[in-house]
Amino acid sequence: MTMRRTDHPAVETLLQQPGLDTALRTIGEKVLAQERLTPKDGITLFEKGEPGLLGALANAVRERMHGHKTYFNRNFHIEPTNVCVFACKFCAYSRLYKHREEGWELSIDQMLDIVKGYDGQPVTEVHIVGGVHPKMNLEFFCELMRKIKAHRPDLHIKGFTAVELDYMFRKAKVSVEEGMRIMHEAGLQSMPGGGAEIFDPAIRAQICHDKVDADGWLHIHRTAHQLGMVTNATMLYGHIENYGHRIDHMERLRQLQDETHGFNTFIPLKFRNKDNEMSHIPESTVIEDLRMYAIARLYMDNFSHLKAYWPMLGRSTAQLTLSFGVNDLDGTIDDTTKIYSMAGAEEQHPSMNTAQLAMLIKQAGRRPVERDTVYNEIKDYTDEVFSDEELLAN
Ligand code: V47
Ligand code: SF4
Repeated sequence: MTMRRTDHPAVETLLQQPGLDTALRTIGEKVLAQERLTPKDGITLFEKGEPGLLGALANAVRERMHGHKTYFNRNFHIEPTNVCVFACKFCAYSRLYKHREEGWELSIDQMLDIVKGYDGQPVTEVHIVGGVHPKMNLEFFCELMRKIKAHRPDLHIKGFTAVELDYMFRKAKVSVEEGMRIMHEAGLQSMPGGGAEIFDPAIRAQICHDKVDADGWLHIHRTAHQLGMVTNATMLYGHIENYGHRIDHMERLRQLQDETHGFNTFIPLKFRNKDNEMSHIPESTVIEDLRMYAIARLYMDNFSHLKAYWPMLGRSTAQLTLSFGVNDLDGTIDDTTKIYSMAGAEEQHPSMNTAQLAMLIKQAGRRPVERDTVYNEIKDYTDEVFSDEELLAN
């Protein structure tokens, strides 16, 4: 469906402002005409785009694609370990193998117990992600997934970043193609988007020098897509990268998406600076976060969904992103992830029940819609009436 100029009179008015930079006006016209933005356009948006204009444009795109619908899913996380062989400087969560007594390592039975704890509850997805432990190998995770599937076949298994998979496959001496096939057959249905950080090699060398590089990350996702799996993509922004690096990162993802159409969602991740080796770097402002989301919506024209991860952003900023292009909020209904609370996010116990999440979306003037991992709609909560007990529960 093409956007007619009159579909968005507010954007029209903004674009007609006499003082508006001509390059921005041209880009705005391109967005309304649904033309693809170039890398140069992307840089111009970062350098010159005011939040008002960016938000209006991103919102027009978001409403064209999804109307007021804002998706969430009911999932829980399993973090098998925070012991990690890698040494990413931004990571507050991991403990090196030599200090593994400070971290945690869950057995298969302990992880199955977590799954069993959700018996009878309407969760649709388990998200498995953690550090890269040298002893938790391909066979270990295949056994875990087979047991999860035997216990609860309908639970969708989303798991393992390309970083974890790359290490597992190298250790098992299998090719990426072979390794992905083995994981898929054992029960892996989709992959989260972590480990992408910033693809530029000079930035990677400074913040995460020893883990899989951009080509390796993209190869694993391409292979997953070829097997019919969907995956997500992330970008860690707001540290030492510049706008050019952000555009280069998004451009590489956009190109792979043109090739495979296997990405579901793009998730910009705001760098948090507590308790890591990059604590001297100030965090981005909320305005910069909102600009980032809006530009992501405008640039990533072949990604259907743009997701905000509320446990990291905090609830109020996450709510604001819904006016800056975001149409999906993640979603852990329980306090089951530590990755952001350990890096200084406002949400030390990221837990919201369905009523609270739906209300947060409604208060932003949007329609809360529960989805499964592949965006089949499960329930529209727009007209649902919630009790005070549900809304005030901890
Ligand atoms: O790759 C680590 C990031 C990612 C910090 O696909 C940090 O649905 C900010 O990718 N500040 C892992 N970010 C988490 C992730 C994710 C989360 C939720 C949903 C999905 C999905 C994916 O967390 C890492 C890294 O980029 N991260 N430390 C930090 N200090
Ligand atoms: Fe390990 Fe992931 Fe932390 Fe890097 S971000 S140190 S790969 S847990």
